[in-house]
This record gives sequence, C-alpha cells and structure tokens, in this order.
Amino acid sequence: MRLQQLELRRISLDLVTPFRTSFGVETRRDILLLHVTTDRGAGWGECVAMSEPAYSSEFVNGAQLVITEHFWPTLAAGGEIQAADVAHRLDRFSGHPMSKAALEMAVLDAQLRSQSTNLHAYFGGDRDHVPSGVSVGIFDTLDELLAQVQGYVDDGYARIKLKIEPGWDLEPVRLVRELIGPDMGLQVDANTAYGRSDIEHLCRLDEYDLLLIEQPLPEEDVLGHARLAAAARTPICLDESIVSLQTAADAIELGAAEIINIKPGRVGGYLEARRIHDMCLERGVPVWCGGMVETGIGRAANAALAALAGFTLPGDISASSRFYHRDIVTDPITIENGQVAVPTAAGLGFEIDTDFLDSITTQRTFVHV
Ligand code: OSB
Ligand code: MG
Repeated sequence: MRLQQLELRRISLDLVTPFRTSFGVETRRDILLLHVTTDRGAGWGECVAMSEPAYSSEFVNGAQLVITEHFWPTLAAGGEIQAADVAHRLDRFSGHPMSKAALEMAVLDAQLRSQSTNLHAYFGGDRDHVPSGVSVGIFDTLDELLAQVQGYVDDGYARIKLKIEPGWDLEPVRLVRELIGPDMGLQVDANTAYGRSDIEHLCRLDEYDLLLIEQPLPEEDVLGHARLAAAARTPICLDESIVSLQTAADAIELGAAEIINIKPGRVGGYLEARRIHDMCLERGVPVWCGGMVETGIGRAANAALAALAGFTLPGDISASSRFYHRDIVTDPITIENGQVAVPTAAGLGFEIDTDFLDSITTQRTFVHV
C-alpha cells in the first residue's frame, strides 16, 4: 500500500458515570482517532493515550504532536508499506507505544479492508465469543460500590475487577465477594498505588479467592513484584510494567508476573500484542485482554485479539454502554450471557457512525504525504 493522507480527529465523549482509579478520575474522554488514506482504501486507528500522563507517560496532546511531527513523516517517506512494517519503521523513535500502535492500527484496518478480510480471520482466533469482564472504579462510599457491582452482576458480566488503592482495598473486596458469592470471578487492580512496604498488607487479599492482583507496585518495580509474588498466594498480574515482548518475557522469567494483562496500545500495537500472547501460550502463562476505555474501534479489535487460545481469563471487554451513552460505531459491543461476539465486519471489525462521529468531533487536521 502507498500512504496518501493522515487525518487526526479529536472527539469528546462523556462517560455514563465518573471512572475513578488510584491515578485520577475521568468524567469525559478526549480521544485521538487516526484515519489513514492509502491507494487501496482507508482505515481507522484509535489512540488509547488519556488526557493526562498519569496511567503512563503518554497523553493525548503529546500523542497528536509526536504522530504529526515525527511518526507520520517517517512512515510516509518509506514507500510501500504493510501493517507489519509500521513498528519496524518507527523503531528508531524511543517510547510512545500508544502513538505507534494507533498508526499501525489504522494501516492494519486499511490493509484488511482492502483484502476483504478482518482482524479475527487475520489472527486466526478459534472462538467467535469471548467472556466479558467489567472494570469497576473507586467510589466515595461502599454502598455506591455495591449498588454498581449489583448492576453489573444483573447485566451478566463474567467477572468483576475492582479498582483499589490504600484505604480502599480489604473492606470493598470483602463486601463485594460477599455480594457476588464464591463462584464469580473477582480480581483487583491497584494501578501502581502501593509500595514494597505494603507486601504484607497485600497478602491479606489472599483470603478473598481473587483471580489475580493487577499492578500493585510501580511500573519499574520488577523486583518488588517478584517479592510480592513469592509471598502472596493470589497470582500477580502486570499491566503498566509490560511495554513489550521483552519486558513480558523478562517479568515472567524473574517471577514478577504470573499472569499478563495484554493491552495493544501499551505494547506498541496489535502485532506485538499477538507476539506476547504467543510467547505466554508457549510458556503456559495465562493472559487476558486489558482495556483503555476504548470506543467501538478499539473494542472491536480487542475482541478479535481476545479470541486467541491463550486468552484464558475474561478481558476488560465490557459492553459499549458500560462507559458510553452512544458509540461512534454502528454496531457497538454488547454483552449477552456474559459474552461478547467477536466482530465479523471487514477490517478491525466495525463501521463508523459518521453523523454521530462528526457531531462529537472537536478538531480535525490533515497531513499529506
Ligand atoms: O489499568 O486496566 C487499567 C482504564 C484506563 C486506564 C487503565 C486501566 C483501565 C481499566 C480498563 O481498568 C477499563 C476498560 O477499558 O474496560
Ligand atoms: Mg490495569
């Protein structure tokens, strides 16, 4: 394919309810979408960078700038391109995996559409449905938390993930376990809110039969996670620390990760995500697909990824309605019997609702080759 034009589009979407984590609270998402035009048709990518550099060092304004000034000119200058070439061409640039992933995603969408195939077929996942888990934020009161969790149980979610932080951990977990009963999958995510001195405290979560504890310690603290993994009965899962195939393999080898959360944006793209999956499958390490509060673009692609055999735990692939009143795609993700259908539409698996997308667009810029 030959690249012709990049459109960078910023959209604003209100969340149905504020989403609070240990690193901040969000009530609205300001999202960067990429639309790449080639000589064989066009494709969409969604950048998962958030407004603030809090979950990771990337943020949406920075992503737009690095893509516009550095990544797109380099990609466009390289001649013929396939999705599998994108990461390699951008390799000399340090960091910014979410920005690189968004570009690879748009090229991949265009490529798959031009071949009249989709990401599900490209990956070769053997399931047409994947179990759907929901990520539940931090609340001011336990009553609000329990009401929210009960709603998700009623919706049929296959497992619950609770956001935790110091002062919001043992008691919320105990009460939610009591509410949902012993058989439903339950896990927690601290988004790096604890330190090595909290290892003993975190081991007290062992009582609640959790599937895993996600990223309790800072991104760089591989040794701390290895010490915690040795001390706790509950498996330790890494999210923020896993930024590539190499970091995933090393974390496993060092005993810092017993389960891996695979987020395509965080690791530089869906193709690297697939390589991490393959490595983990070979080593017998369970993986699951994380979420970044994506629109129907990213969620469609996540569902196709999660259809691969190694994704043995439910992912953060909740229904579109978990976060949004209305999605920017015509066929948003829904949940039925705790499952999400893997999209079968061409490309990454969605069609854009153009009128609605236009109505929430706050900025459009175009860069030619
Ligand atoms: O740590 O998994 C996380 C959302 C934004 C940033 C980080 C995380 C999350 C989630 C996933 O918990 C929520 C979702 O997309 O369903
Ligand atoms: Mg996480």
